[in-house]
Amino acid sequence: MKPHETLPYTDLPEYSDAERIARSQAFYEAIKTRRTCRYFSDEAIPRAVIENAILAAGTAPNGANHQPWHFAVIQSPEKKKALRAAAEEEERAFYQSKGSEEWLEALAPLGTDADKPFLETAPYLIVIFGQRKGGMNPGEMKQNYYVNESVGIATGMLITALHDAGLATLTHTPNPMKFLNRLCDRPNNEKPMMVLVVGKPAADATIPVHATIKKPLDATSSWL
Ligand code: IYR
Repeated sequence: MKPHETLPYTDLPEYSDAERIARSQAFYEAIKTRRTCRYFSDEAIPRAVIENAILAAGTAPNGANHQPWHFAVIQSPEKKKALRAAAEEEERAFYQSKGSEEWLEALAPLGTDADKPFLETAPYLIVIFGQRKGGMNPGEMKQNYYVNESVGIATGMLITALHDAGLATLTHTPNPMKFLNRLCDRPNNEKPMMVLVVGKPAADATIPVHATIKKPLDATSSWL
């Protein structure tokens, strides 16, 4: 191995096997209550919660530790309105003609359509960008690596952190998304990957039964 600066890795707590089993089970019980939410309350959420969740997401494993992500947090009503208008325009084209019959059929049990009022109701819309170039330090323009993988993992951790704080999320993927660069004032070498809608569920929020059916372990894993 090439010489490089190191630190001892001593941060992980020592658990017994029984503790590990209990903790992994408890985590599963907690995370399985996560639901994708399409009905949000307009109740305000402290900015510190979002900041901490973004810091948690920023600990994700990623290519060469370049941390190739940017989280644009939209809170202004004007920006939300503009995002909603642009997203709904794309969605109308998708639901009316662009989406294949097979795709629309796959979405039918979720009950989604082109109307996205939650984009204005929810307190925060986090627009997640992947940075094709950047490196570790401000102002650098180095090549980044595994951007999709890195941003995907970070987004999963962001969702998990927000769920742990008792917040609901919706991963929204308007298609195409290029309008998000201008809306969020981000450079063209950044690729908008997702809009994460964040807030409390509305009092009368519902979830589609279809989304609650999860594949069993023997369908999603094999042991060799
Ligand atoms: N982007 C659209 C369509 C959509 C696509 C998939 I795949 C979903 O799991 C859900 C929705 C929309 O937001 O309605």
